[in-house]
Amino acid sequence: MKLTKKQFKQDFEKRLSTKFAIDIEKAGPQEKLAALSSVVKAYYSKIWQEDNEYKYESKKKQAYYFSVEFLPGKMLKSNLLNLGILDTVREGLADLGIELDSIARLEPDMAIGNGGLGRLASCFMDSAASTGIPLNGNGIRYSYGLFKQKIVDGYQVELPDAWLSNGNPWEVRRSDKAFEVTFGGEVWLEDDGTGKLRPKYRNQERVLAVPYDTPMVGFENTTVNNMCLWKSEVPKDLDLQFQNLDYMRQTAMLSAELYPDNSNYDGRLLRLKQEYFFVSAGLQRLIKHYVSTIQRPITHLADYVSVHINDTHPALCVPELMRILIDEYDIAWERAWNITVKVMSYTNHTILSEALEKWPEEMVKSLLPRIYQIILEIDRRRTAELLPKVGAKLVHSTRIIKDGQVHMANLSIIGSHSTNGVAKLHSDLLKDVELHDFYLIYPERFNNKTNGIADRRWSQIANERLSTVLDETVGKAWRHNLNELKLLEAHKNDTNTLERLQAAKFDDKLRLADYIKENNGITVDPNAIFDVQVKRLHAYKRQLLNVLHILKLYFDIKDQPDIDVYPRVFIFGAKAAPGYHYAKSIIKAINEIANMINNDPDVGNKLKVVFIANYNVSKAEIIIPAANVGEQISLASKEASGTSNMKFMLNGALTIGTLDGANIEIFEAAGKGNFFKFGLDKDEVYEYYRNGNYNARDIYEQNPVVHRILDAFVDGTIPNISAEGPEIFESLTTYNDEYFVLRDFNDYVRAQKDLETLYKDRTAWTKASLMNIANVGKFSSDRTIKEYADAIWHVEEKK
Ligand code: F55
Repeated sequence: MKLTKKQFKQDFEKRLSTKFAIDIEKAGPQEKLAALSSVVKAYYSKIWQEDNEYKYESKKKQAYYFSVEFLPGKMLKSNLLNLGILDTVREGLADLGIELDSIARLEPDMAIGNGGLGRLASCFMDSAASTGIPLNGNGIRYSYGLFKQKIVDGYQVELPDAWLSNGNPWEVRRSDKAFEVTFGGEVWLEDDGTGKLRPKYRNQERVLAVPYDTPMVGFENTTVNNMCLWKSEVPKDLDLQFQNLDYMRQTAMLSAELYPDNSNYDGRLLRLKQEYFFVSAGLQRLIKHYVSTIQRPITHLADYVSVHINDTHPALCVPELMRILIDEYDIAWERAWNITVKVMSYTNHTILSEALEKWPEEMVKSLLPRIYQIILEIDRRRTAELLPKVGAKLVHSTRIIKDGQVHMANLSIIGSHSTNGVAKLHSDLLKDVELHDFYLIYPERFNNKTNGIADRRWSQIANERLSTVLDETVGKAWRHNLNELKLLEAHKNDTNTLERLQAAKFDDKLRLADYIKENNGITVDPNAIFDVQVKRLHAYKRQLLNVLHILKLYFDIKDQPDIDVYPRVFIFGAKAAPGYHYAKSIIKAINEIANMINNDPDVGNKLKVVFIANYNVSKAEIIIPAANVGEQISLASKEASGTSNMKFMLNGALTIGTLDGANIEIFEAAGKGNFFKFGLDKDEVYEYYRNGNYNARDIYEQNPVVHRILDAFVDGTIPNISAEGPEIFESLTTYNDEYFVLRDFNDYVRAQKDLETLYKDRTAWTKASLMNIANVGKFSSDRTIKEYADAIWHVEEKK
């Protein structure tokens, strides 16, 4: 949009006065933030309205992204950037004596997601708007987002995240578009007099779902999409006396809290309730919209609407759409089923079996009696149809209802026309191993969509210094099309470019060093290698492998005080699920090891370890630009894709990583020599599984370095871990090291040495860093979302 500095200043001052009856001199920071956000909202509202009108009139097909999590982070700068007014506003504010960043910092992170899956959903929302793809988000407006993490005595402590306490300037509550969602009670089928069976209900619990729309502003275009988040309320007509307080409380609880979990399924009733809540509300809204504005017969739904099931959490989309078509629109089963399968598509985000969602049949039956009937019928018909075609074995292994449980992945695959993994390796494993039986039955449904990142946030917003260097080197086209960074390759021998890349990195490291000084009280040398591992804490991600290597370096320094090691700062950020005991023990161990090393005078600046508390999107925006090295060290086959790996690459960090998830594609893109690869590959891992011949204790006993490091966990070397040390020690020795940490240790150490050697040659390192940036184009989520739009949803970009 067009905006002059003068106009902006007028708008801003006026808004302060109309909103708060105050002038700039007297306004506090929160008032400035609120006024600024409100001005920005006014700027995009017109575009939003016009785009809505365009969508109504053109009647083009739209996609709906159903996700129980979104993780947008802060919105202010992203909205300013996308509106094309970031610089104007920054300068205007500066004229008024206000620093934009000091205000922007105050916005709470919108953290209604756990990790990669939620963040991916938000990258997709950003990229869809920016590429003109009509994509509507659909989720839950949790009053409390993911817990805030504090570190007390080295332990993780969880605090509530009341992100809405100062209001949310971006959302629009649409009470007129509320829908009811019902739970429990009894359902039976009755002849309606025409021979047709209709469901009758008794004693149902009713909940009102109220939508809050949050605009997703496209980058310098005319698209503004919508992310609809549902809040649960008590229906207005309910006569609520004090006896019903409990009911009120329960209703409010529905959208109160995000379940803090990652890669671990946790079968709590309230969670199943949440899943049905936003699925039912979202589908009701889209059907109503379809009927009233598209005004085509319901049987043509699949020509106008595509619904995406992001992981299995929204899998109830399948039976709920069936319910609406059959019970509310009188469509015959077969026809309803064909429509449903055409409309639905599904993404799988994990192969970890403990993460696969299954619900006890009894739970589904009592909470969602009609949905349960429909699932039973889907399962019954499919079984009858396929038995003669594929045989009992395949039918059984792929059944939705098995062993008294409803298998949500099975429901999602069977009820949709597309199942995709999130990186090549992951999609291959789904086809060849984890979902092989489904692949045999429905080969045409399987496909890959390698993840991507909303590159503008991770460069233009998070790393302005690097962005300026890139502009000056290859022009500005990369800001619209990340593939343009390929032009950088022509500059890889250009000393001036390399020096400017180094200078930008140094500035970003200074910024992080300041943050660390202020928040951790640790002084770190910005000339040291900044080696970063930031992601949720999980055994399969192997933060522990990183820790063992740190201990190796520590003992090397202790043994040989004059040893020539390049100074390193190891930086961690990780939340553990509150109930994941082992992960919390690792956090404690990292913090105690950090204390031990950082305060050891023998170590000095050679080695520092920093645990940054409360890792979230806005922390990532400070940490990742400052990284020299990104740690992507999961056991091969376990990390479906990873997305921080792409953010590091974009910011010129080199990856040390296994051949897992999207690392493989990053390695191919960056080129040999620009990526430190180590460890078992997926075939070797599977070979161990087949033979059952992995023996971690042998490694402990035969490798003196490993032996000494592991002993440090139990012999008092590392202080204050008398409970956690033995637990970790035993997980590796007695319990045979589930994720092959010890098996990959030596090769990891070797790769770390290679990395250090390259870093000592500053020119060679910076060249490798440049090669990473130059080849990151593929990992823009603009590319990913276009692939979804073309190949799965069949929706067109706005021209
Ligand atoms: C959240 C809740 C439950 Cl119950 C289960 C899983 C999660 C979750 O957050 N999963 C998650 O983040 N998965 C990650 O998805 C990313 C995006 O596709 C992948 O890059 C990453 O490999 C995968 O672990």
